[in-house]
Amino acid sequence: MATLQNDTLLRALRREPTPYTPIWLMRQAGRYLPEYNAVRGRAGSFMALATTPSLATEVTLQPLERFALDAAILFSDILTVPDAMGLGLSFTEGEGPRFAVPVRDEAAVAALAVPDMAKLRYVFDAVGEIKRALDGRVPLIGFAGSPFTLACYMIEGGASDDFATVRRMAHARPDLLDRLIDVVARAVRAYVREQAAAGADVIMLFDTWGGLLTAPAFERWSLASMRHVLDTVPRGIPTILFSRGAGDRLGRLVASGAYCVAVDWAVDLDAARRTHGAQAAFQGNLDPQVLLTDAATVERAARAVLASAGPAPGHIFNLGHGIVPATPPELVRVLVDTVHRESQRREP
Ligand code: 1CP
Repeated sequence: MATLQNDTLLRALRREPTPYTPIWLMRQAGRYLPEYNAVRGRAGSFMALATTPSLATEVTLQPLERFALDAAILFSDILTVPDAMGLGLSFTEGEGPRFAVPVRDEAAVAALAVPDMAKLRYVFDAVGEIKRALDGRVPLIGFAGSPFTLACYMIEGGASDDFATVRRMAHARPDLLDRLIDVVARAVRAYVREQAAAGADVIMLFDTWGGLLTAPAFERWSLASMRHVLDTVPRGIPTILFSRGAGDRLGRLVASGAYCVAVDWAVDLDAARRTHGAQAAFQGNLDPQVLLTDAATVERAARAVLASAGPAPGHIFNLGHGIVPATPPELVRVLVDTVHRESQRREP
């Protein structure tokens, strides 16, 4: 494997000095890019795209052809793991993900098992093919959903604003949720190990819904299972934890041992870095809505995030959540170029 030409992301994750602040964007490959929509149209569906390694490779590289991003992220989805567990995943236009078989009772939980990783071969093949196509330009981020966030979609059977069924189960049937999270965590452990073996340079866990939980429930179901997954990532592969809405739990996320904690836009990055910056890198945290304004606003907001992060090493620029489909690609270019230019100026 070629050595990396641009390793600023890996250095920043290890809190080593970099010539500028590296930047990549959550959902950087996706519907805001016309070339993505064209490939998705040809593939016929999101799952057809994600399960065909050559197409997954093509769309992973699309944002890198346009912008000077410092990382690629595997084009896939967190829900591939429950799909491989037999839940029957589909994505309907405008409605998001759906599972044919939601997991809501004793019998459904008892029927779950860690899937044969051969069912997810398409993901590991995509990792290998993307690494070859990148040819050492930038590192590749592999990822998985946190066991709790996957359990949310499995129990609810699809997307939700409040995951009410999950929260009721947490209160009324904690034993059932324990068992569900346990099997999902074992599946996610195997999954991230295989991604690392296939060549992923970084592993990121998305805990999109951990912020819905009470503090003790967060510890029991979100954080404990993420620590269990992190334990299995080979030493030397940097890890990023994104837990949305967990701004008041940063100390516990940092103590998980992840190299980096990714934060949403509600978090005070300055305070986070002052308090925890010696223990972990931080990633974030521009409000994705900034990219639906204008160039001057994007530049100003990017400078504000850089200022709040401070000049010391250990900051990776990103959005506080995924890029919005209506984002004009031209403003993404303004953002990436502003972050590179302004952070160069700020380094001592
Ligand atoms: O119609 C389409 O083309 C599908 C839109 C889409 C895309 C582009 C989905 C469906 N997934 C993805 C790719 C994806 N998902 C990536 C690719 C890499 C990248 O460029 O960043 C990643 C990392 C994810 C992760 C993901 N999927 C998360 C965690 C991050 C987050 O956004 O909070 C979650 C919660 C999902 C579930 C999911 N998959 C797709 C949608 C629309 C959703 C959200 C459903 C909901 O509203 O709850």
